[in-house]
Amino acid sequence: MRKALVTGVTGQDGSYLVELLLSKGYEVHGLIRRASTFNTARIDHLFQDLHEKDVALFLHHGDLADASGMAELISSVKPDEIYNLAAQSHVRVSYETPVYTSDITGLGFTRLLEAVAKSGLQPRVYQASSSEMFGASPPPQNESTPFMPQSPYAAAKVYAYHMARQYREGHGLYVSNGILFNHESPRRGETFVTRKVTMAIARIKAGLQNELFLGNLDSRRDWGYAPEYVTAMWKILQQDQPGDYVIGTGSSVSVKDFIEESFSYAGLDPAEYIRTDERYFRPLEVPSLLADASKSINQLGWTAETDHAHLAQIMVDADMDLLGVENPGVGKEWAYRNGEPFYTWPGKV
Ligand code: NAP
Ligand code: G4F
Repeated sequence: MRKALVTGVTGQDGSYLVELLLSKGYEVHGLIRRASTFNTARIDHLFQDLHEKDVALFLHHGDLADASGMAELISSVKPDEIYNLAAQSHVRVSYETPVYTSDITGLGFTRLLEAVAKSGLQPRVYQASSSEMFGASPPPQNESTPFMPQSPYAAAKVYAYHMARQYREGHGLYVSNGILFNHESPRRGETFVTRKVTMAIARIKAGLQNELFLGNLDSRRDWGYAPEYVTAMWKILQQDQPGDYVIGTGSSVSVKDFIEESFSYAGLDPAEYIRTDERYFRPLEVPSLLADASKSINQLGWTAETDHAHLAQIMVDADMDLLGVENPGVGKEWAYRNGEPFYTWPGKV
């Protein structure tokens, strides 16, 4: 049985990745932060009582700030694969917390790499790099596009990207970067723009909200569906040689377009509800992200299946379901294949 260690296991991607790894027969170890409130909502459906037989999911308290804790965990678990998904992942928040974001999103990965290097083990390591690293570089972006980071978050990810490359080339570790473009789902954090929009639609339908305050609607993003992206992460670590891979759909739309697609699917006119609030604008913006994922398509055999319009439907339907609002239900066709769940997601966030 192969063993995987996943940091960021309570996040959107962590939850889908654990489902995928368990379905492939892995023993999965997840790093979770101690919090005064429960932070495991996205993985509660995967929880296994340790007193039962054949337990395959183990959770360990820890933090990317804690170098000795990481070293101890890696030495005791002895994973075959490590997926570093933990991060302060919100771009807007990173302008307010630049030092913390650099520490966790950037230096946190170096702590992990050092722990691996000192352990004498040879796990394969995946780093969750980001299309935000391309920043102001014009689209389309691929593995050769220069990084022009526009935020503390993106700068921290560029630092971590280069540390991955250095430990790969200098220390001979198997370390790969997945440079993932935006990917969303019903489990997306509620302050990212897509989820903010789809939750607002459900709340408007339920009579709980009649305005939605947003920032810049002109930026363009290459939005894909998160469950498909964790498959790419896994495929990246199954390659004979480590490397860097761009993952995205190859199609982009503006925030305004995504709003229109989502509202019209729900039979609403966005002009009646959308308002502007200065606080949601950023000191610097990333104007346009569009993946050229040719390398991944050719080498990994990975392609995105769900486009932004279908993604909007999936997310609107899920948020309406959560509030018990009657909805068109068409999006469910894209969340489920031939009547079967796409993954083992039970429909709650
Ligand atoms: P997410 O939902 O924000 O999840 C982040 C995870 O990191 C959570 O489990 C969080 O724990 C954990 N975390 C935060 N600070 C930590 C710390 N100090 N120590 C240990 N764990 C910590 O992010 P996501 O969307 O799943 O993204 C996963 C990774 O991919 C992130 O590194 C992100 O930057 C990167 N990425 C995401 C996208 C995207 O579009 N989603 C695109 C490119 C790259 P809590 O639950 O306790 O907060
Ligand atoms: O949803 P967002 O916050 O995502 P952003 O900044 O693109 O970052 C996400 O994707 C990255 C991959 O490229 C990840 F690395 C990162 O961890 C994160 O998952 O914002 C998308 C766009 C931005 O241009 C933003 O200015 O939407 C614009 N926007 C407009 N109004 C807003 C809002 N974003 C948020 N979060 N909230 C608003 O009210």
